[in-house]
Amino acid sequence: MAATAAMALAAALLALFGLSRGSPQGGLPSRDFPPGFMFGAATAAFQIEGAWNLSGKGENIWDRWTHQHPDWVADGSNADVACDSFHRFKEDVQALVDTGFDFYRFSISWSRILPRGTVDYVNEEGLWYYNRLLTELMAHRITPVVTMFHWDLPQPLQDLGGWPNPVIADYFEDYARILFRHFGDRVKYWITINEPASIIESYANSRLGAPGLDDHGVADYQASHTLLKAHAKAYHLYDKYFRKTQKGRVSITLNSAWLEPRTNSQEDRQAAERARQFYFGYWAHPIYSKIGDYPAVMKERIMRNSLAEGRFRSRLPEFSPQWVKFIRGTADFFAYNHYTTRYAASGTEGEIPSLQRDSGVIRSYDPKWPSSASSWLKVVPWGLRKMLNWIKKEYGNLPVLITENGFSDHGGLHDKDRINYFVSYLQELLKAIYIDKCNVFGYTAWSLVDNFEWARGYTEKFGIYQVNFTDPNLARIPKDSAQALRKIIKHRALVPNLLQGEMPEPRVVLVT
Ligand code: GOI
Repeated sequence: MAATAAMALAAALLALFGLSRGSPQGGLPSRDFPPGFMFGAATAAFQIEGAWNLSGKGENIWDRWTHQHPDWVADGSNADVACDSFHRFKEDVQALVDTGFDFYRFSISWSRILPRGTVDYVNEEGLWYYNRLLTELMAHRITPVVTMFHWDLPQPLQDLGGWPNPVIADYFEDYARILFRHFGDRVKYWITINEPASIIESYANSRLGAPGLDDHGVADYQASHTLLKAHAKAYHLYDKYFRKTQKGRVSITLNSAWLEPRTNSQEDRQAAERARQFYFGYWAHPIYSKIGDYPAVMKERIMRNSLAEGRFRSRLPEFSPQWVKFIRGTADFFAYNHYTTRYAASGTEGEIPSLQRDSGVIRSYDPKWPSSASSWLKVVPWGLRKMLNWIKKEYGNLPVLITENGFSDHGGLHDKDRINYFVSYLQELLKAIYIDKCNVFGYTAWSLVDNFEWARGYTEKFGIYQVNFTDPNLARIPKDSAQALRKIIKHRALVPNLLQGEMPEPRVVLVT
């Protein structure tokens, strides 16, 4: 009886989702993306703009870190010119148009708008640049999705200590006000901060990036504390002064690999869950959970370790009940970057003190997972589906925008590994949408163009458009993956033969 009802319900749902259009494809209920589903491509200011000291832009921490430590960048390069998007943004927009993207996720350089980091001096030429970019996007009906902060903190604010100093939350709120005021008439999707998890890594390990500190287990926790406050302040500012007239939506982009138990032992399953809390719940729980604040497991373990180190209080700062309340609920949708999966096993590793050590988790990869040009990026499509399900279970079914997903190689126009990556991850995304009912409304490919890949310089390419950095014209040339995405977007479906017969069979492996 119950089974019959369940089957009837399943049949009704399948009919609802358009299965009548064709037979199931490769285990997928449908190859079609849902109505209204949005496709976009992403970049970040520091990685593409160049013009690092032109038109009034101030110095930021990545300018400083790359100039002071060229030996810390894989190819000794910097982003002084990068893709020169400051002068060539129309070519970027043309690439978006040619591929058929619905939206463009780009970031604004804080130092280009506020060279000193603070609002006592607003650089008109900075405003002018982003106004022209927005005009160009609007002319082509491409929706802007704008990140306010993608890691490039103005150097004068770092000189005050950077994110570990709580005053930076106020300066971020001021910066957000300038952006809402000048661009909010046209920008309806705001991302306050990109990947706090990645930002704090560079307070823990100097070689990973700017600001380049080695204050693991202390400054990284303090930086996170201010980042969450800064995000919440910007969100409430929008609520109070801009939402009514501008009618946009505000979120923060969080990222994490899916953390899969290394073995099926109870210890490893618990370790994987702990890792999800330490590497994702750390930011998601204060914002999206019903009770707010940091995950209990973090508060407990970090307190215990801190006391054992002879400290009188936890290295993890505490939120007052007022702050817990202020931060909770400060997102209109769930913005999520996903690239890869890692195993988690119970055990202790990492420096004393450090987030890694506090977590009590040893992370690793399966040697069978296909590689990319980036040592951290393995191709594990099913991890995306598992992560989306975990987000839904943990935080409720808020609409999700995937704000980054992409693959690195060493260059070349015939990037079939990248096509395979996009197609296999999009297949898992469709399963999450149709089978698991995850509420995902958009997908963003990282990246529109090859660009400055932070500490990896120009050695790891993520673009669907090639940029030859030794060509003075820095022409944007479509790779095969751009053609594949163009077809997917045109048909709003994972149409067959996306590898264009370059391979004998489409090498798309369905992992169930
Ligand atoms: C996005 O972040 C980002 O938003 C974009 O701007 C970016 O272009 C895009 O990713 C592509 O990268 C194994 C010590 C290998 C040294 C494990 C400790 C290397 C080196 C873990 C810790 C990992 C995507 C850096 C999320 C930062 C890459 C977060 C992925 C470097 C490692 C390490 C590791 C380490 N992460 N990022 N790394």
